[in-house]
Amino acid sequence: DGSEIVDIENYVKANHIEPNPEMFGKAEGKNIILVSLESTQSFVVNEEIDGKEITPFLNDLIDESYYFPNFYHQTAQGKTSDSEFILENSLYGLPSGAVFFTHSGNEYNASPEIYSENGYYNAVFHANNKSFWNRDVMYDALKYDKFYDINDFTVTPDNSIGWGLKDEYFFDQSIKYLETLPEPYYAKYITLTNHFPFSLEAEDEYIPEWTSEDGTVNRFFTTVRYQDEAVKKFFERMKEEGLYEDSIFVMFGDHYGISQNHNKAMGEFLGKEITPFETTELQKVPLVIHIPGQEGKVMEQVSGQIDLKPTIMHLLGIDTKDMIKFGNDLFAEEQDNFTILRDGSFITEDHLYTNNVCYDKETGEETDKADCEPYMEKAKTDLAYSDKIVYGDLLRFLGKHDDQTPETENN
Ligand code: GP9
Ligand code: MN
Repeated sequence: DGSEIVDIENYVKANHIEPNPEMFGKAEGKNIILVSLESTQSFVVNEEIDGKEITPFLNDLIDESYYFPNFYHQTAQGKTSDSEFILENSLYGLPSGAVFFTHSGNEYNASPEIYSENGYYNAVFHANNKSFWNRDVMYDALKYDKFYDINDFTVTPDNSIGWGLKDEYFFDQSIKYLETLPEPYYAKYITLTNHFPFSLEAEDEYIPEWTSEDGTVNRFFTTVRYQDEAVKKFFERMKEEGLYEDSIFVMFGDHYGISQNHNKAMGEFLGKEITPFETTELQKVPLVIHIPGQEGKVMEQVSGQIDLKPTIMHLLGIDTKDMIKFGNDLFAEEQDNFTILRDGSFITEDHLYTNNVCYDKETGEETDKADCEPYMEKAKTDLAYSDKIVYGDLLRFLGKHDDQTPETENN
């Protein structure tokens, strides 16, 4: 039955944080352009290789955006699909497998459905086969109106590499579709070129490969740089076509690109040994929220992909206090500064917990486990409750569990 959802609902409602009145509705009625940046980790932001910026466009954009340098991805085996799931449900992906495959038959109350109820049209752009990650099925469950997949793009040997259509062509070819969407719309873009094994032709290299012994890491920088150029050109096109002013842009990294197999080269790049503490810190991915006309602001709080849904909802002026969600509005005045990774690691303002070890955030040194103790219960509960919802398809009971409640005089 649906009684389990009642406990969970009470729990999440108790954790709800009120939106900041200054920000609530700030982007009401605007188009939402969301860009999922493939395999993009924060360690490339504002960094250089041999004197050349790796993400020059993003670095400039940050100066006129909200930038979250302490934002973590929370994905597991479902990779990009996990990031999509977390983004649109404020639920965690599963500890193993990909929820896009295993629970596409569930009932959800995902962002596209809520945007729809608020007059939005929902489209997703991704130049891959529609069935990859079971997207064609899952996007129906998330209530997308339209999925522009590989068949909607012109893909030739000339304009593709590695996983498919190069990002510059992907963005460029999408514009004609974007122009036809009923406004306001939510358009989600999923890039592809910066995907392992980070293949790129010489003509597309805006910076040379790095020179460590690790080819994967060396190439990563060039494909990140390529992606940055593609996003830059996308912004230029948006401006040319008059689509920029009426939109807000949310860009974030979907998951790590460089695994622990590359610790040696990463240690060389960062100039420090990659300990389990550093490995966890490397799970930071950039989050940039750009509202045309705004000034730049660095938002230092600890945050994660789970926070995206309530954050964007509140910008649009959509209340989330009655929604099941495990994240919080990143513009709220009160911040919990707490992010849980899918493996049970967590990060607070002062500490980081991973593999049963508590670390001091400032020094990266091991510290007394008691320092992390106060957060352990919440980390476990959030993941367990989220999993219960997915495994039990509990959202189907939402709004229905009180059907049997006898009417009181106040009703
Ligand atoms: C494939 C793209 C990449 O369509 O989303 O998937 P990933 O391997 O990053 O999960
Ligand atoms: Mn990905």
